Amino acid sequence: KKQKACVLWLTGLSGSGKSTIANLVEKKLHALDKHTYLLDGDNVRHGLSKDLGFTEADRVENIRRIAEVAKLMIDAGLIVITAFISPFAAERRMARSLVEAEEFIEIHVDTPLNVAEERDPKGLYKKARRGELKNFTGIDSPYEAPEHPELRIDTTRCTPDQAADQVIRKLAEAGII
Ligand code: GGZ
Repeated sequence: KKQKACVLWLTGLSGSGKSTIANLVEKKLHALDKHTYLLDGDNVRHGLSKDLGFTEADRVENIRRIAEVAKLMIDAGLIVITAFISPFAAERRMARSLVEAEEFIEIHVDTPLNVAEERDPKGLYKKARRGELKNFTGIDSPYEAPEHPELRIDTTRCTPDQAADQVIRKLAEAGII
């Protein structure tokens, strides 16, 4: 029987842990023999969205493209995982509206700004604070936290592996796996 498809839409600040959690979730799904595709900055911002930067208009277009691709991948029967800041509630709502209600699972990787900034794995927050990087989310570009995500993960209170397990549990509850 064909597997159930959906999109796991991760949203959160730069350095919140989206990519780490997304990669672990994908591994766990593969162990369950599920077919997945992970859309993240590595494969989208260097290809599909390589003409886009980080102005509000460019982020809106980036998310629009990702949402449309996720929809196509759902049509192909995949469990799609997206890991983008996706800072605007309106674009996340648009992404949700493209698929069936039960196919959109919004996951807020809820890391406070001060914690993400402390981690700063690529030194981007430091650059943004110095004014060398404009329109940086959380510094001089807004992040609108989701009000009713299907799942909120407090990354200050769990390991990445535990966070990924929460996502897997959510998928089981939703009857996807
Ligand atoms: C936010 C930026 C910016 C600015 C470069 N603002 O932590 P990272 O490095 O690896 O992930 C961030 C990534 C954000 O791209 P997204 O496609 O997820 O953004 S959006 O959903 O808003 O379209 C960060 C890096 O790109 N980066 N400049 N100004 N993040």
